[in-house]
Amino acid sequence: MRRYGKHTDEDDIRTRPNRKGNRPRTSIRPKHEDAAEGMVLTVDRGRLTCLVEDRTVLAMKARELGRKAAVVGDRVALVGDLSGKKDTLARIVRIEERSSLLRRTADDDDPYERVVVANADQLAVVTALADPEPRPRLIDRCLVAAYDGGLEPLLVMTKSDLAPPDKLLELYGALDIPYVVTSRDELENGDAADRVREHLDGRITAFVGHSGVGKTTLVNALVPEDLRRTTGHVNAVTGRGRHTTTSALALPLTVTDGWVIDTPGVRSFGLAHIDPSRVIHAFPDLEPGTEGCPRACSHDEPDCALDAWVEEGHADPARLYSLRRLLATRERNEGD
Ligand SMILES: Nc1nc2c(ncn2[C@@H]2O[C@H](COP(=O)(O)OP(=O)(O)O)[C@@H](O)[C@H]2O)c(=O)[nH]1
Ligand SMILES: [Mg+2]
Ligand SMILES: [Zn+2]
Repeated sequence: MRRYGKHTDEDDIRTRPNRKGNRPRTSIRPKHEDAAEGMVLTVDRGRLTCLVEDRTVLAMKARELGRKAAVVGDRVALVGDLSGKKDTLARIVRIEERSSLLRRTADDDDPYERVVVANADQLAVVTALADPEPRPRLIDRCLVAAYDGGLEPLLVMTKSDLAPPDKLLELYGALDIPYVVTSRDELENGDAADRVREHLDGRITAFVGHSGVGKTTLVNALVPEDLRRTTGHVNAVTGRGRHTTTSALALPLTVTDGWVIDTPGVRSFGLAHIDPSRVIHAFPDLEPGTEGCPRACSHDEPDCALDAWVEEGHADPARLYSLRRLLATRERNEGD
């Protein structure tokens, strides 16, 4: 919850002159000054479970929010019954500005955007090394969504007891993404959680990946059961036998002050909404080389200035190859 300030700080700097100006305070201050702050932990058919102080409060969107949807990770302002008691329902009257936004389009032909998670700092792209087989194109698409949405990627390769990680490590080497490899044994003796946890300290991390890759298993290993219970969703997470995650769910990491967000499996990761310039931004070594590009360059066309930039030795050709591979994933909607 301490991250409420992160981007608000910058915003304060920008908006402060207005606030000091002679406009009446009430016209620039949002309504509901007495509203409580909360964080959306999970969403289920229009009902949002929010963390308010140390309790979970069930809420729905107030009509005044219109079509704007609150999503998991959103910081919201709530009014009404905030007791969190059974059969009470609070109202969300405001969605605070987001520091990041992980979005996917349901399908590239369908421009309707589905926001997956707000305010995450990091996107853990989880892939099994076998069962199910790795799908590099899906990984690439998740990475593009991370770069576009302002999240730092982390690669988590599970099930190394079934297959080695060498091929994937080679494929992603040039992208310089931090990664963790885990196995069944390491899940059982706690090493897997320890190693992943090193990347989670003080940050909000969303876990995405194809169904069956081990996201929920990992999240459960990371978050002790009593903490999962405080969010009121222990059954959704640890239901007997195989369970299917149906909504994203934020869970706290107490010791490290971070959060992990489990998400339902994705078969594809539609990218119709992606802006290539935001993806380039994640390649600071290549970005200056785009200055000589034609307007609205796709960075994969004959006039693209990046080829010369790399030939002149300013950047590693493998980096340009990886960037183009990522940008190309926008063109076809394939999960693998
Ligand atoms: N062999 C092996 N199986 C794993 C590992 N991690 C998870 N699994 C199994 O993979 C299956 C799917 O896991 P789950 O966490 O539900 O995947 P999710 O759909 O990504 O949430 C379960 O049967 C897990 O026990 C691993 O490291 N090795
Ligand atoms: Mg799951
Ligand atoms: Zn270009």
